[in-house]
Amino acid sequence: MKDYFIGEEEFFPGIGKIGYEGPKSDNPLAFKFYDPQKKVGGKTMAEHLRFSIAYWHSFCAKGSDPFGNETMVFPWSDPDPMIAARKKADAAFEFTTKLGAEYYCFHDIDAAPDASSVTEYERNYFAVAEMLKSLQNETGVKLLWNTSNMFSHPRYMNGAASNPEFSILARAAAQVKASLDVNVLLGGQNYVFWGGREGYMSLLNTRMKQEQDHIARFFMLARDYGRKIGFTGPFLIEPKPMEPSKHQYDYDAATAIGFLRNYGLDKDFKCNIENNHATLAGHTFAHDLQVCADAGMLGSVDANEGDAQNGWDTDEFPTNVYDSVEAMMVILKMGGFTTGGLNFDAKLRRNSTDREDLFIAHIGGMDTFALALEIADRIISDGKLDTMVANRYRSYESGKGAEFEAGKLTLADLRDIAASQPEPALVSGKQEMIKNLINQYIFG
Ligand code: XLS
Ligand code: NI
Ligand code: NI
Repeated sequence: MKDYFIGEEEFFPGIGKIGYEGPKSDNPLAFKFYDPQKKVGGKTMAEHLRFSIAYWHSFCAKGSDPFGNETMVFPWSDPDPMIAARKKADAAFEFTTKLGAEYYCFHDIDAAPDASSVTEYERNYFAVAEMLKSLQNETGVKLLWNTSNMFSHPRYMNGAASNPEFSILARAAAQVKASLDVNVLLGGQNYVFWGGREGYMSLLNTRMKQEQDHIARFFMLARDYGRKIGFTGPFLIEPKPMEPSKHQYDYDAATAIGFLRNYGLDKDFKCNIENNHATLAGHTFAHDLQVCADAGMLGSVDANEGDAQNGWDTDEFPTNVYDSVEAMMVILKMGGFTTGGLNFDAKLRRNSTDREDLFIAHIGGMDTFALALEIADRIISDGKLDTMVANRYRSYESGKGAEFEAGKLTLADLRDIAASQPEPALVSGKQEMIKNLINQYIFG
């Protein structure tokens, strides 16, 4: 047991290293499908999936909601904020190591005590970063990304980089600078911006263009500073349409990519796509992933799922195999993750109050993506689906279709082609057949 428990206190007693026991196991604390060393298409499951644990949901949020108080009791709480930070870090690394996830993610103030003085904030943050660094060295767990929380504190009620008040933009910059310093210290693979307050509550008091210009300038400064101190990974924007703002500027993947290209940031920035944000924007998870993959800008994924009946970001652990298969098909076809991974930006329901529930929830998410990986790999390597899709576009492979794609035809040429042919025949999209085929791969 001691192998997996880091600090002075064991926070998840009675739970050891989670092992793979296969689909017939009835042990809730074992993987049924995630077998880290199993090879799928040339890489191990662990190499493909790069699972990450979100500090904020797992070790900070205690189950309060707008109508109810906290339901969870964390043994790593402490009245002294620095001791609390130390215990929380020990709990996080104990959990991550026992679970066998390789990465973690955090916001500055998840990990370290906040302070209104910038110097005190930095002092706290850098001290905690040193603790995290030694825990990383001890356990081998790595930092997928960190970010700055520029949405919880009241000063950010009108935005961070989009704030109409310059002094607040500068305060936000101090947090980003510190998080980049910490990122480099910890060897972070990516740096994330989620702009929960970078939008507006009412257009009537908002200058949208000026605010977006400011966000872009802010991103440029962050990029320049990051590159100067040796951060080589991608900066990631995490799109979301709304909540807590009425309207968030990086509404969805297409909007975020348009923004980045508009301001010339697309070489250094990519996207971090969250399932529940895509669905809030009226898209599927796969849609936003595909938009990014097509642009060469899919950096990483916040793996969670929403509730089909509720409109908001419920951040549930992913268990929907079908959606995850579609997601893994996009990820595999783009060649897999490079710096990114699957970060469980997901939280327990507030009535899941047993200590083991955090393990059970993550096991379910990891098993879901392991299943999805194997199924997606089978669909792709079998080639039947690809052939059906390729057939739909066959008319562009030769003849006039190929000339059109090569830019050799004018609008008038197209008119003459149309005039010389009979009414084109109807070609079925075969959607139902394709869905039946997917079910064969999933259940067959
Ligand atoms: C909130 C976001 C947030 C980011 C990190 O909806 O998902 O958790 O991932 O700031
Ligand atoms: Ni997220
Ligand atoms: Ni979210």
